[in-house]
Amino acid sequence: MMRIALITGATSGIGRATALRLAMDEFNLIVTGRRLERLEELKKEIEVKYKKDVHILNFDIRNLDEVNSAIDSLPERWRKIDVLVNNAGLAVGLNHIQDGVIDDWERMIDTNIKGVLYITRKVAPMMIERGEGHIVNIGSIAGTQVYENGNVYCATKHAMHALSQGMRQDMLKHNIKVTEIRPGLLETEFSIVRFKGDSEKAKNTYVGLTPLFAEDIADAIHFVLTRPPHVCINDLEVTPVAQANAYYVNRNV
Ligand code: NDP
Ligand code: 8X3
Repeated sequence: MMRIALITGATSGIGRATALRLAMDEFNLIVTGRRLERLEELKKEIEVKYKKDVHILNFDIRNLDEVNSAIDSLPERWRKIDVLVNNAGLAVGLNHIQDGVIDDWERMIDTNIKGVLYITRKVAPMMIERGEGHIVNIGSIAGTQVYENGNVYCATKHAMHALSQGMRQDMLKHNIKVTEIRPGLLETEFSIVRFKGDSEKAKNTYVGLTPLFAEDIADAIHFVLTRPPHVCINDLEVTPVAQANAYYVNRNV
């Protein structure tokens, strides 16, 4: 049966790869993000290649009014959202706490915590009304571990870890599954954003190892979404083979 998945942050990385992966299966897609051109390209690609329907919602997830009016604007046939993938997120800066840039902190907290809350608050009641749904939260290994300079980003992903557990309990009576996926080192635009456009620094993050790619997490998301109705994968930590945890990475350099 055809389902509708809403993916936040589908202009790049994990979100984009997930839209493409789900489009290969029985999913129509609501794709969101700030870069409209990229959403339009993705829509065209999915419609031509996979013959699935795509609806674009172009908004900044940090803005509560924009989130609410985007969801309110959905035409009737798009309102039966079966799956919400809370993926939009970012790390900005990598400093000791005493050198932290307040604007960086606010961008991370507003996107990774408040943005997730804004959209979940809007979509979860729609799922509850229909008595089914699945929320997939993209956390991070930084959601259970903290590394030097990671302070605020790690705090936002710890919040995602706590929220995932909270949502799972709150949604239990409503037949709504909640899965948290926590990737490790993964090469997308993530490090370019973290290092504010310095692609040399971004590249160094992955030197001497094969990182995860967005498609690997898209596969994991597809897997959790295609289990039988009585099965919920609660928690999934995924790293490259060369990474044991946030602190121990095997680099060939
Ligand atoms: P990318 O930078 O490639 O993608 C991030 C996505 O988030 C983009 O589509 C971007 O869209 C969207 N986004 C960011 N800010 C906003 C905003 N204010 N409003 C709406 N959308 C926004 O990174 P990834 O794909 O790697 O990151 C996706 C998720 O995975 C994040 O939550 C990240 O924390 C998590 N993660 C990433 C890891 C990694 O190493 N790459 C590892 C573990 C977790 P746009 O800019 O167009 O708005
Ligand atoms: C992104 C992975 O290791 O930079 O969440 O925290 S890491």
